[in-house]
Amino acid sequence: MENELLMIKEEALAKLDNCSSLKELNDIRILYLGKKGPIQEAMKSMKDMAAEDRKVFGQTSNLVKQELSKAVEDRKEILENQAILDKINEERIDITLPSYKLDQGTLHPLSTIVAEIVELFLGMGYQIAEGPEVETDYFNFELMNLPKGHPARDMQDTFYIDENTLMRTHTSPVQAHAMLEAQGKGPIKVICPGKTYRRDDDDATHSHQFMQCEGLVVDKNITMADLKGTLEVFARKFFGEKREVRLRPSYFPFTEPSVEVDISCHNCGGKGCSMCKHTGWIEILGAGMVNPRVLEMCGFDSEVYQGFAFGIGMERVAMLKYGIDNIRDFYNDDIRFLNQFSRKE
Ligand code: FA5
Repeated sequence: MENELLMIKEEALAKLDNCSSLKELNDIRILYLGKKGPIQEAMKSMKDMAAEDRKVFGQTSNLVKQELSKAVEDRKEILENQAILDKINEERIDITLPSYKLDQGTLHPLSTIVAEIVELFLGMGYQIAEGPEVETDYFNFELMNLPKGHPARDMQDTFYIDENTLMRTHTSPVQAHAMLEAQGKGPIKVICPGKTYRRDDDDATHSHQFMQCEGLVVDKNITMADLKGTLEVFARKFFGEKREVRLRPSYFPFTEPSVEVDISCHNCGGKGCSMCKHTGWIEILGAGMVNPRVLEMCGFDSEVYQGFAFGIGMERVAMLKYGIDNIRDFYNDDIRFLNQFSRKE
């Protein structure tokens, strides 16, 4: 009987040695050490043994049981450690593999232009001013010397919200906000990039919503030469060192005198090409000396202070700079268009 027990032990130990999974180990444990296992069965037969034999057999079967239980535990530890190692190996990251290409977003070309212009003027000592896109008639028109019924209001067809509230048609009302905030004391040196809205029919060069960047300088002894010099710096930094600036007489009610500003065509260098309609010049913005009436309405003594202002059409300069021939490309969210401006790094 005892021999049988020892043979069962050897058989179980051999199976434990060969077992390779925790599930298999559990099956072996139940098979040999479970309630219906051979050791338990053998122990049941002890009751028929002589007292002396029972003692010896009892000790032997307990030893076998303990030995097998320990062997099961030892094997379990080995298998568990192995399982952890297998998992680590399985999840090992091969850092030598090439990585997946991540699609990266990119700045919208208009945002790039805004950032470039802002940086350029900040470098010249300007600050950024902001104003509301939903504006009052008073700020958008009246303080800009465009009283109700003024014919020049027709130049800026307007989205009205109610009789006195509208979507601003230009960034010029920010001039009035800046001047009123300054309470009649100069100097003021601000730019205001922002969205503007007009009831224009959308076509290749017009959009009902577009961006402008207003510039305003108010101080003592400001002249047209300061305006021209500033615009020359802008044109050369933005379009290239060889650009010439030309001022043509124009009319804006809020500036006097007023000018349209052309730059020599950066495509042909001024010789004439399709981009400049064979004139050698390209119009980029409107500007002028702040009308004394505007200075006075906005709290400045026009005998003491002068100012100049300009309004850049952002899409138009972006179109010139990047050779884009349709303003709608900025707003159509066509990924093929936008990808052309993606970072190259
Ligand atoms: C103005 O809006 C004046 N406030 C600019 C100004 C400021 C003049 C300060 C003097 C002093 P204008 O209506 O010309 O001016 O518009 C300025 C620029 O905005 C234009 O040169 C053009 O580049 C752009 N622009 C005008 N309308 C549209 C439109 N519908 N779509 C796209 N760009 C436009």
